[in-house]
Amino acid sequence: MIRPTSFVLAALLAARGSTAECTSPGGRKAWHTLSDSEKLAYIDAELCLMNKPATLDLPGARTRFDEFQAVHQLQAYSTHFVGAFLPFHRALLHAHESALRTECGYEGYQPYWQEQLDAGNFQASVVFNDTHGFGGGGGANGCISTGPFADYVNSLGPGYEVTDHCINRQINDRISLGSSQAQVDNCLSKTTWATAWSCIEGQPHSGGHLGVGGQMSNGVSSPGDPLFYLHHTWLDKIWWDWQALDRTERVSEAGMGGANVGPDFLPGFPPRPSHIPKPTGADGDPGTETTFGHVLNMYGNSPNVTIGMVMDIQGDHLCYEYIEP
Ligand SMILES: [Cu+2]
Repeated sequence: MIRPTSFVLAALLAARGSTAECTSPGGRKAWHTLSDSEKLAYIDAELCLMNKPATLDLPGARTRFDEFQAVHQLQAYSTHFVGAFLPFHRALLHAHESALRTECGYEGYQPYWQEQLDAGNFQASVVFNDTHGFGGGGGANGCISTGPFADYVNSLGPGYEVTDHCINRQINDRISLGSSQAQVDNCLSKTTWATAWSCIEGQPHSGGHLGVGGQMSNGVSSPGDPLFYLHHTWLDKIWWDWQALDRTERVSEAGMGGANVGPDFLPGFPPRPSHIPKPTGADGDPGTETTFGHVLNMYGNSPNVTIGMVMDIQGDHLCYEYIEP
């Protein structure tokens, strides 16, 4: 629980926007531009999270890697189809990147998957390389059987279930067309937060999730596939590219809004089981609109932050940049 004084402080910090404090932003690069040794460093750090025991009491999570998935699973219904969709995922990605660096000795930054290069032909993407990537598509049973993550036993998912299973994929080239440059450009052309956010959450978001398929296509448990982080970092870049077109305006309150409580049943999502409480809005919003004060609940996996704190990627809280491929 964040005390009201922290809200005020966070709001003041957020209102100041970017400051001189972010002098050397971490460079987030496209996966296909990394050297082989940079790719292996990232994969090794992810394997390190997968080998570290869980430190929180989140249901079903056995490893540090699982805990990030659990944070997403527990509140899927309050972080999708709401104003907090992009801010929540930005905060989760930052927490993941920070854990790789502070807990696993990773010296790089969170890479992204430049999906438009592979749209319509995901099968051939370098991200599925077995030795310098995330392994291939699923075999007959859907389980990935090659690459560094083939042996990982997911304990969370599918959906809200807590069951041991493999990481699975079912790559679909036709559906992956949703990640095309045309879809990205369409979202970048939107002139308001509401239309830009719903555009990004619609097509480029779905193109990557459903084009990879399997665990990635599950709106609740998708962070069980480590590719999730590269997909969502690409979406975060699209959001930032949109914000940067009119930065002062789009990192301000004018760049936020939308409902803070989603529909009872999310399209394409597994139904919310009774032990997951119905979202009732968030701490920090005075009403039903998503505001800067909206607290993003990270369940102890990382410090809670307000949306205002993550609006600018080069502000007081975040300090990174996107390197164009
Ligand atoms: Cu999500």
